[in-house]
Formats: sequence, C-alpha cells, structure tokens
Amino acid sequence: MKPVKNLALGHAVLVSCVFSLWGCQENPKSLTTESNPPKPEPISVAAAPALCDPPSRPLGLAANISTETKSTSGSEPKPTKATEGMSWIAPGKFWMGADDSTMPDARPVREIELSGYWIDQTEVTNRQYEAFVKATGYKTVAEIAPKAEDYPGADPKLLVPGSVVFTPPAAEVPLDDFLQWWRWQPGADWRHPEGPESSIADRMDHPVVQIAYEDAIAYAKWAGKRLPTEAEWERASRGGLERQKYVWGDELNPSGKWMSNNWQGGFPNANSKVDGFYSTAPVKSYPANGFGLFDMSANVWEWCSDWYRPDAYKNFSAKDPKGPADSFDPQEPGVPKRVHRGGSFLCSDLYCIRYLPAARGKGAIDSGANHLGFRCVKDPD
Ligand SMILES: [Ca+2]
Ligand SMILES: [Ca+2]
Repeated sequence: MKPVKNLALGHAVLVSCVFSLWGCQENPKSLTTESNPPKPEPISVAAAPALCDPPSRPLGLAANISTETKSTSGSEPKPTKATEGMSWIAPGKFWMGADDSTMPDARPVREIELSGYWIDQTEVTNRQYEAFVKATGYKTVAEIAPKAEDYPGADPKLLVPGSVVFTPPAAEVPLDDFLQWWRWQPGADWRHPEGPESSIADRMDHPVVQIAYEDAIAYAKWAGKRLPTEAEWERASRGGLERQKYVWGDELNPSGKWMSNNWQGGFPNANSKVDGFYSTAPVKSYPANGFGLFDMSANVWEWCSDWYRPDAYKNFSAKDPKGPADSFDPQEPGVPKRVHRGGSFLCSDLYCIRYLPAARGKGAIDSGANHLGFRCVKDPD
C-alpha cells in the first residue's frame, strides 16, 4: 500500500507550529527553566497553550442527576465478528456539554439525539495497530520526513521523521509555557513513542500513540469502522449517567480508588503515580463505564471526526451532529484542528484537568504526540 501522505498540510502544521513556538531558534533547549521558578498555579483559559489546551477546574455541577433518555425504538443488533470488542450504544438522547465558565467551548449545554452505533470498548492498542500496519504496509505521518519545499527557511536538520514527546523538567516550572515539557523528537513514532531508543515491545496492550488524524482514519477504514463524532464520543463516555463530573459518577475517588490513568502530584515534574502509572497504562486497567467502555477518561486523548471550533455547540444539529464545516482555534488561527476527547495520563488537577466527559481538546490534524491515540465506531448494518 502506498504510504498515505497526501494532505497538503502534511507535517507542515506541526513543524511550522514547532518552529513558530520555538521562535525559529535552532536550539529549542535555549528555552531553559528559570533558576527559581515560582510555584505553579493553575493558569487562565486565555493563557492556555495549544497542546494541552485550557486547564479547568472541576465542573461543580449540581448533583441533581437524571438518567439518560433511553432508547425507545429499535432493538440491539446482534453482535458479529465485525463488532467484536465493541459496545452497542442504542438510539437515544443525552445532555451534551457543561455549563462551566472554565470551559466556554463546552457551552451551551444541549440535548442531542443520536442514532445507534457501535463503539470500541478500548482505545486502539499497539497490537491492533501493528496488525493493520503488517497487513497494509502503512506508514504514519511521523515516519515520513517533511518536504523541504513545504517549509521555506526551515533548518534542514529538523526536516526528519519525528513527533512531539512529553519530557518532564527537573524542577517545577511556570505552567504558561508548554515548551518546558514538550519537545520535537526526531525518530519518535508509534513504534518508538518517546524516540528511537524507546520501544513498544512490552506495551502491546497499551493504546497506540503518535498517531496523526490521517493515521487514525487509515486504520478505521481498514477495520471497516470510522472515527466517532464528538457527540458520539461524549455520549458513550458518560455511560448512561447525566451531567456528572466524571465518567464514573460525581466523586473523584469512590471508595478511595483512582478510576482512570491521569496525573497526581506536581505537574509537570513530579508524578507521584498514585494511580499506578506514569505514562500510558494497558487498556482495561481501570473499571469500565456504564456502557462497558474503558479509558473514556484519560490514559490517552482520542481523535474525533469533528473539526474544532470553540463555538461549535451553538450551531449543532439537534440530531446526529457532525460538527462545524471548518476549523478555528483562536489560540492558533489558521491551523486546521480536529477534536480530541477524554484527556490523558498528563491531565492533572493542577494543569489541564480534562479527563472529564464534557471537556474538549483539539489538535492539528498532522500532529501526533505520545499522549494521543484513538478508538473507532461502526454504524449498524
Ligand atoms: Ca497516572
Ligand atoms: Ca482515553
């Protein structure tokens, strides 16, 4: 199979983004940690960076929980080989979004009706992605060098295959500069999530990462599936609960347990791993939600098919919304972005608390990272 690299954007957005963020400096390490950094404090939405997006506080929604509107029509289609490992989400309505001032892009809260669909119970794993690559010979975006003609003025030494990798600083740093913990890493790709010296050999049941949007699309087509819309993803994540803070309910640690793989301790330098994992965890390491779905909160962010706009919900269709017709991120105008959902192992109460069902993320379509993967959905026959 011919490697897919036909998006005009290709690596352009990522690399140009990286270049612009680094001020086109040849040595991004010149952006060093302050010798005496102030104690980190949650930063404002306005100051939020692009890669982890706005931090926010817990939703604080009232506990007057109602139950999701159940399906009133149709019966569950019979599982087949094609839907193995998937849960059926029956036709029905749910409340989408959050009335929270720290997440203005999740407003207004809307009642949305969805047709039924199947959804993967887990994030796509390295084992599953390897099967796809072995069957097709597919090469991911991160494995293909950017073309010099696409990057006038770029340092040729940086025009090599690679991706973005989280790298913790040695000490506390101000939280308004994500270049303190993100770096461009030549040789980073899905087989080498943190760079050429890293491996997935002991992570075959972890979610695949370093996946750009077109890499997720290519897998989904091969599997006879597609990416979820944002509405499909959010309804599935809520597991039948309505307006609760977390995908498992309204309490962060029921019975003292951590219910998802996020980040505890000081961000970004001191992960105490109270939940058991520093970076990705094997899928199904935490309890499933009410729909039998795992890791709908954190572990890795997941691509959705919607273009990202902060005002998307205002114009959502009441039934089966597919998202806006184009993309606009005020933080990076001109960079086409699709929606990410669910948060990741980097989500912290101190920074980027977005392992919440209503929280939205977004990313340049050609940009993978080592905290970004996906899962698929499938329409009934
Ligand atoms: Ca963790
Ligand atoms: Ca996830």
